[in-house]
Amino acid sequence: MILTCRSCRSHDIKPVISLGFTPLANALLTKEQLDLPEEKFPLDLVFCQDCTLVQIVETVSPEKLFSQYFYTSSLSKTTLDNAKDITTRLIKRLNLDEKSVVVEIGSNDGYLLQNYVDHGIPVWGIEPAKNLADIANKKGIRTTNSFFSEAQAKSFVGNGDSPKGWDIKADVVHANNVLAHVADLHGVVEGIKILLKPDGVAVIETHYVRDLIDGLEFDCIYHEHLCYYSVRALVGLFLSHGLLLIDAERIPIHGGSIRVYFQRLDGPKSFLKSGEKNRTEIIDQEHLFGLTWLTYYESLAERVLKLKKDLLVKIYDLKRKDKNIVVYGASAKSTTLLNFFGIDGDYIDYVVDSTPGKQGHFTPGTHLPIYDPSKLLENMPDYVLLLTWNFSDEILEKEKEYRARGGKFIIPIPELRIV
Ligand code: JHZ
Ligand code: ZN
Repeated sequence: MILTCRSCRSHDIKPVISLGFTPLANALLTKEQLDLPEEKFPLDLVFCQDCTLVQIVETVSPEKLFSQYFYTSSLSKTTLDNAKDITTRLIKRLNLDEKSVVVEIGSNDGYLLQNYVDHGIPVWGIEPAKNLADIANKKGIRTTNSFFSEAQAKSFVGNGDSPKGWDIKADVVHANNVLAHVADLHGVVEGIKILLKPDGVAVIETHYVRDLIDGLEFDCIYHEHLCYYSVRALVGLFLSHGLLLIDAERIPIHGGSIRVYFQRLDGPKSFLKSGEKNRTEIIDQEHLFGLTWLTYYESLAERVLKLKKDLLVKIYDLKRKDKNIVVYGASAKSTTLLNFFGIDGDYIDYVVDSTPGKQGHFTPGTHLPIYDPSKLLENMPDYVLLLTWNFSDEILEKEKEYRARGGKFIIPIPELRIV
């Protein structure tokens, strides 16, 4: 549990919303584990009045969260397309070739680095989940199975205690959906700097706190996500390690993210000019809409409670009419929403999810069985509560047959609707 801000160490942190005690969002259970006591942790969101970083108070050990991980990025076309788009753009913008080096922190199953490998560009992935690092290595994407740290970065560039004498300085360091997850925030940002060539670029993607608040995406709050970033908060954090924001853009993935580009303050900063318009615009907007003030965040709790009431009224109404409801997506978000709203086996028959490793398991806290999405067409439940609303377009397209036969989707976020 933290008493001071993870970024600037200020004591001036103020509560935003409390989601009670919830189980770990990806701690899916086997049948045998259903009768055992389940660990739950407090889920409280706070705002730092000094550096504006939004964060949760509890820090669950990274080993507990990430050493074995079911989430594979390759399963979503949206994620693959997003990776292809940015890698193609960077190869062009930075003239990357076989003499370049690209490092990715939290490289999952290699879904992003694959694009560089296809162009003959050397890559190095760093991934804490052994099962995912193994998948990547099998595909020929060189991946080290470990947590990323400052010490590890030093050993990569050859001035640490690595016996192998590695000498890797990167033209690009990617970190997608990593910064939200790291407890050793300063170690990771310093490590990124150490890895960069003087004119190298760090390209960071993370869920955008403005989309979280405006889009009522409260279910993205769970123990894996320690921090929820604005560009303003990132600028302060990175500057404290000698890294300067050079470009920034909003991208639609995961319900709304930011992609920010940093270069070393002591380097040539080749993109400073071309990124000026983008970064000024996004930071000006944050000031205009009040992201630097507690009041901007304070309405969240009330709006979440209203959504809870509206969704429960809808579900009670459907159950009174004897309708079957199932959930789509054994996502981390679904754990937050189902547990905080108290939606369990009394209302929901089962969950479907396309991740093979999740099927056959049960959802944390609510103990719903997880099946392959093909079960929808077999059973034709009346309603599907879509808790991976961030992939609505992709999933509605995949399940058009179910809808054509009369099946309906309940999409709760950003606002409750039935399609
Ligand atoms: P999805 C994860 O959150 C975890 P989650 C993590 N902490 C993070 O930061 C974010 O991602 C970015 C399934 N699915 O992506 C697959 C289908 O069944 O919203 C996944 O289990 N059919 C790293 O877990 C889930 O939905 C499909 O067609 O909340 C999606 O989970 C598609 C597209 C997905 O993230
Ligand atoms: Zn702070």
